[in-house]
Parts: sequence; C-alpha cells; structure tokens
Amino acid sequence: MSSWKSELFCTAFNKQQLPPCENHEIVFVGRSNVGKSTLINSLLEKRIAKVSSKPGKTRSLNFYKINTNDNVTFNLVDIPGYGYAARGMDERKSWWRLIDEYFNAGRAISYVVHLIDFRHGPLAKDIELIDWLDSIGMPRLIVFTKGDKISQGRKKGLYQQHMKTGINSVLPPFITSGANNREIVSLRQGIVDVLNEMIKLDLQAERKAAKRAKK
Ligand SMILES: Nc1nc2c(ncn2[C@@H]2O[C@H](COP(=O)(O)OP(=O)(O)O)[C@@H](O)[C@H]2O)c(=O)[nH]1
Ligand SMILES: [Mg+2]
Repeated sequence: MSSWKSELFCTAFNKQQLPPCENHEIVFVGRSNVGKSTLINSLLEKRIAKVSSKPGKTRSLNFYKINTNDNVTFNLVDIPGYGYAARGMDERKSWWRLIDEYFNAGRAISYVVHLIDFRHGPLAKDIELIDWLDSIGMPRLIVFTKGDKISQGRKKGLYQQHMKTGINSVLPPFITSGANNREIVSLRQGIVDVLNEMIKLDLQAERKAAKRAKK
C-alpha cells in the first residue's frame, strides 16, 4: 500500500492564476517529451496528465494536491516542458517568464524533481536549467526516464557515465521506465523522504533564526 490520494485543484497560465500556497510544493520539470506526464500518471495512478508522442503545447502550471498514506500533504506542481527546439524566441521568453514568476512568488517550494532522459543524460537545455536552479539555490532530485529503452547490460555503465557529468541530486538518481510499478513505489517513497528531510531542515533553520533574534 503506497498509493497517494491526489486531486488536480488548479491550472494556472499566469502569475495572477497561481493558487494560494497552503502546502509545501514539489515541482516537476523536464524537457518536452522526456516522459513527465507519463511519470506523473504513474505516480498518481491516474490518466490525468496528457501523454503525447509529439512535444506538447501545454503552457500551464498544474497543481495537484497529494495526500500520502502516511498523511503527508504536499502540492505536486507540473510545469510546462522546456526546450523544444522548434519553438521560437518568444515562446522561450514566455516560458522563462512564467517559471521565474512562479519560483519568485514567495511560495513554499521544497525542491525540484528534474526528469532527464536516461538515454542522453543532461543535454544543453537541462544544463541551462540546472545552472538557473543553482543560482536560486533550489535543491533537486534527479529522475531518469525511459530506462526501458536501454538494455539491462548497459544500464550500470550508462548510469555511471551520467554521474560523471557532475549530477547533483539530493538522493542517488532514480531510473524509471514508464509504468514499472516497483520503480514507481520506491520513487514515491524517495519523494516523501526528501520532503520530510527538507521540512526538518527548514524547522531547524527557523529555530536557529528565532534564537538569533532573541539574543
Ligand atoms: N519507452 C518509454 N517511453 C516513454 C516513457 N515515458 C514516456 N514515454 C513516451 O514518450 C512520449 C512522451 O511522453 P510524455 O509523458 O507525454 O512526455 P512529456 O512531454 O514530458 O510530458 C510518449 O510517446 C510516451 O509514451 C518510458 O519510460 N519509456
Ligand atoms: Mg507532458
């Protein structure tokens, strides 16, 4: 039993439409077509995020309220895929504007789950995003997708090769393959473990700050 209860409660196309922030948020990011919708559907056990073989045109932030079976509540935030080459400068700019506004709206963003295609490892667009997340001090959990496209014998070597590129992840990166249930169950656990750890660190930092303020 490791299912989550989930509910899509807000779709926001701009800053004005962002919902009030009542829970910690975990943000899912990745290049268009990386398998983000597929993974979210597997995590939530619903066909709720639209899966398409063509890079999508979704420009909205989708907010799912999640309740785990340990009674932890958080928002899973699905942001639009980035970096589809055929898109022009204007779309790139509006993508960055939306992302920048969301991340700078003073919300309780706990960390980012960054999806990377296991076949390729981090590509230029991934590195651009990583650099930006570093610049705002946002921790990340790396999840490789499409692991099933690589033969079992090559998996370990390729994983090590990707790790040598200097991947920074709060837990060793997960490898997922579409709807492989075993992988999804451990990813769900990993996501909640990292959230709990982040909340603990936040509380410690708050206590320290309160102590300093008293002195
Ligand atoms: N083989 C394989 N195909 C996948 C996997 N995840 C997604 N896909 C396929 O990749 C395409 C894009 O998936 P989608 O979830 O819509 O990607 P998104 O654009 O990142 O949301 C679809 O054709 C999916 O069926 C995976 O783990 N393994
Ligand atoms: Mg999608």
